[in-house]
Amino acid sequence: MRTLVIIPTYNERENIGSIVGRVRASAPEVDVLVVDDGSPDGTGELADALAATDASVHVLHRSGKDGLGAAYRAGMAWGLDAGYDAIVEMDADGSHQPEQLPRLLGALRDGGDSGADVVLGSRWVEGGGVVNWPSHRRLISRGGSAYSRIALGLPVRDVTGGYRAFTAEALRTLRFDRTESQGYCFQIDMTRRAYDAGLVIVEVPITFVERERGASKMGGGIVAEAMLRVTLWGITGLPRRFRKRTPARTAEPVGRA
Ligand SMILES: Nc1nc2c(ncn2[C@@H]2O[C@H](COP(=O)(O)OP(=O)(O)OP(=O)(O)O)[C@@H](O)[C@H]2O)c(=O)[nH]1
Ligand SMILES: [Mg+2]
Repeated sequence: MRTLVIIPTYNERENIGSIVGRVRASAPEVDVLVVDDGSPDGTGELADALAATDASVHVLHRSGKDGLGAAYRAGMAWGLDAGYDAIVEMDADGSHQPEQLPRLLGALRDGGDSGADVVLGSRWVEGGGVVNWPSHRRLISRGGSAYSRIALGLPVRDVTGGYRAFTAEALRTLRFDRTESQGYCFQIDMTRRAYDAGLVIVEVPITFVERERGASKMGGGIVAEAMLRVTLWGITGLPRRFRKRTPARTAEPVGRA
């Protein structure tokens, strides 16, 4: 299976070298695409330097900061065009440990009949968790997942996570290109679309580690966008809730890889 890990970056110069190196070490067979939004700190140039010495590393330069959702839409379109069979989402800041990537990929459908179409790295299933998060971040994340789960009727514990793997077919089926969200609401939209499309979704436990270097791009605007969109989707999607949908599955806690 040809796999591409997409890493969106904005001002991650302190993290980009380490994260790409860890992905290459943990899963040498996968390729990496850095999607940089013209980071003023030179992250894009650093990524170019990595790509110059490693044919498995690619860089997509975008002109300015346009949000996580837009970066993923561009990266996914690039990956599908290039013919990859599986596409992974991963943050650059080390929160999503590349060492857990084989576990995610192990749960993904591998051309055969078994496995998932969509694998969600999940902090909120047994065996998952967060390290070094202040209680307010924990509250926002759990609250956001709970609200989305209830408003959208999703049987998924970690609706907002950003460490995920999709088969190429699943990305096409759920119409990732029709998402409009800017911030992490993109992740909620992807979950909802996967579920509504009847795809097999599996949550695999991950340990999310708070970033140690660089600044967070999370802000009130991103949370507000999610609240607004989820509420709207919840209201407009109510009629569909009465239709039968494929139940999501939860993986065993450890060692699916
Ligand atoms: N290309 C691109 N990447 C972005 C943008 N906003 C955030 N990112 C990247 O998306 C990933 C997640 O962003 P973070 O700032 O870590 O957001 P977060 O993980 O929700 O917040 P923290 O837990 O505080 O780190 C990181 O790799 C960022 O560099 C953007 O507008 N464009
Ligand atoms: Mg982060």
